Amino acid sequence: MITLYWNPQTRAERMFWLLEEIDEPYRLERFNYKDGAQPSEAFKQASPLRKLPALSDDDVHLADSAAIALYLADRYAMGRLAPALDDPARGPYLYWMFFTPSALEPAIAEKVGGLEPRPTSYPWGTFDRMTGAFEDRLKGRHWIASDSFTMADAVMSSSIAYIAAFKLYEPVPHVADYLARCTDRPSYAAAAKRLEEAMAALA
Ligand SMILES: N[C@@H](CCC(=O)N[C@@H](CS)C(=O)NCC(=O)O)C(=O)O
Repeated sequence: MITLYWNPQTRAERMFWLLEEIDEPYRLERFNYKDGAQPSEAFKQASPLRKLPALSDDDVHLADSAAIALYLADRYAMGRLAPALDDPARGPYLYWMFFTPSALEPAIAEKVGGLEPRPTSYPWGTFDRMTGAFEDRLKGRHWIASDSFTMADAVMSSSIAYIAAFKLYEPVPHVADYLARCTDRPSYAAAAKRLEEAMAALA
């Protein structure tokens, strides 16, 4: 059985969407680090940095949004949400899946922390080079990695939506269309419903 470690208003919320995409049953375990709660042993095993989201699947324990996305797609939706190993789309899929944790998310530090841009030192180049990269890639494309939706779209679009929500980035029209295509998916609506139920259970 899959367990998602989560807390409201964290990146763990986007995991509901990934889990609805694979259409497997899952249970929730809250780790309310904001209240100084003690993490369970299973959570500590999954997340050495004590970061959310984290996930256990029987004896498999792991954390980080992109790592969880890769794991779930390979394990439960290979050839559907993850291009098969011999599919030429596998290369771009890996590149764009890792783009989010290696470039997009770290680049937030430049904006929020007011860091002086150091394009050759920082792994994301500059924040603007990073946003320019996904804008260029999405020109004339429906999905970031392949001809159909993959887990890389779920991870990337939720991070783009995050920087847009916090006014760090204004989506150009074709990126706004991409975000709408992603959130139009039935699994996105199913995830929102499950999250609403989870929130109601906390009240
Ligand atoms: N790149 C990571 C970021 C994880 C992250 O920073 N999570 C925050 C919540 S959004 C967290 O767990 N904060 C608690 C802490 O740092 O103690 C991912 O997407 O999984």
